[in-house]
Amino acid sequence: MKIYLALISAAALALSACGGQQEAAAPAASAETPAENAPAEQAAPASAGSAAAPTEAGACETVVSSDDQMKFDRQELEIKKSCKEFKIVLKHTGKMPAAAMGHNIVISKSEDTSGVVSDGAGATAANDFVKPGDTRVIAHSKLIGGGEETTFTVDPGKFAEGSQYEFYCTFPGHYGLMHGTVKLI
Ligand SMILES: [Cu+2]
Repeated sequence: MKIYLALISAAALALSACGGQQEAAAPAASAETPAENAPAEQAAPASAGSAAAPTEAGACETVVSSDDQMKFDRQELEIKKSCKEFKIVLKHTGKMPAAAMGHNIVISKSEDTSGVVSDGAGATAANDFVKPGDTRVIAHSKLIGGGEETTFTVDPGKFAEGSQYEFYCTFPGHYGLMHGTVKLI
């Protein structure tokens, strides 16, 4: 009986999967029709977006892991300049709470780092250890604890040619072990 039910539900899943593909294909095809009739300047951004999405979706994001040993899993963070928005996922694979072993990612020019870190320490956990409105900060994540993850986006257009950029954690005392270079590729 259990096997029979399992077969039925497997068949149902297979059917719904097929249905899903057909449904997904249909709106895409019909979406092209109105775009052809629309004025050129309106149609252009829409078609450019849909054409770029499948190839760039995977490349415009990265995952950085952190842990209870006060470490990021890398010392270099690559950000793709060709991306309109670059998504960074920060994971905390440890078990300690944010109050004891919280981590974030802050990105700034290397020359601004020490100021951002010292002001961040005084900004408290409620502000994710980032001074509110700090214009030296190009982007930052929330502060997370063990078992949590958070996502934030970076505008690659904010990085100037010829400047050095760093990523780091501003939880008090963490910078020494938790920092690395931002590399624009
Ligand atoms: Cu940290």
